[in-house]
Amino acid sequence: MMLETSTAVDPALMEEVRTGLQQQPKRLSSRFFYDAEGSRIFQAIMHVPDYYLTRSEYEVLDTCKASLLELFAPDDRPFELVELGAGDGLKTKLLLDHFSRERADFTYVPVDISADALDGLVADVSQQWPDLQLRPRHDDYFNALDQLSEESDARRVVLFLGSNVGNFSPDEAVGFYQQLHDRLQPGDLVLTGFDLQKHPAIIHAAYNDREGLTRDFNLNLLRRINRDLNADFDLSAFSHYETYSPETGEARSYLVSEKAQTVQIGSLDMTVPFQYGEIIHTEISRKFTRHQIEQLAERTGFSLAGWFTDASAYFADVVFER
Ligand code: AVJ
Repeated sequence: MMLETSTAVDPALMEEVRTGLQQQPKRLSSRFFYDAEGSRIFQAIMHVPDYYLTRSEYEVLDTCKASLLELFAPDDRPFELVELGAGDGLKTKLLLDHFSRERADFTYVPVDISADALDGLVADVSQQWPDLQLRPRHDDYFNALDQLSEESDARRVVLFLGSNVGNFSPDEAVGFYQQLHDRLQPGDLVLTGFDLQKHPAIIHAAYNDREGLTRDFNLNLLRRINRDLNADFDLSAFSHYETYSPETGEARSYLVSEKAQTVQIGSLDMTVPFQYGEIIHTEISRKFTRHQIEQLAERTGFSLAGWFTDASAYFADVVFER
């Protein structure tokens, strides 16, 4: 399958930089972290010892894969496994492997807005499981879901793994699950990976790792803006700063200007002044309590059909039923 890889500048990035760097405090959304280099750095973060999330979720899925299959296909009915933001599918492959061995009747539908990510995954999966039914979607989440309902009447099982839900504000999360609810049929399922609240030092370290990969990941946003928008951010004059508030459950990432400086954004004809110590807010990674997750289900019309955690209860993979 051929998907175009565009080199054109994302108009949403232009708009984000124009408005975000004029706000007080300055902000840029983490959704722009994932250019080719940012995706590569994130892959590396997933293997860093301080970043426990991926390991914990892997443990959950590995120990609970049989129960998950029972929930997904109680009487061996066919289902569509729709993965939102498929990435490299490290954890999904564990499920694909188990489901294939058990001869489950399912189609894997990875959905991603990154053509690069999707191409790599499709090549990989079709090589490892040549008999697997595979229907990739290069699209945004909701377009992809809209089309699904027209295509088949198999039960839909939506995967939203990796604590991507943590990047939403509480209101955005409610909006997201409401939209999912609108697009699904009664009996369809959503499996979400939630990072749970725990000792604050453990969470803080995950976003402030000793290898400095989170720092590179955060700073790469400036590198991307330099390249895509012809800007002149001096990466050595900005540093990574992380906070975690155990009261709100929010890990927040910032870039801090290490001196008074001005930055030119060539493509936007814009000059941006920074004071010494001034910040750009770049990411929120929210951590949840079980109560908050139950409330989220309740407010958006889902019932809780399954709750799976690792041995240390760091991470939960939770099944909502429409
Ligand atoms: C991919 C959004 C789940 O918030 O933990 C990793 C991204 N940011 N290190 C997260 C991220 C800094 C990650 N998510």
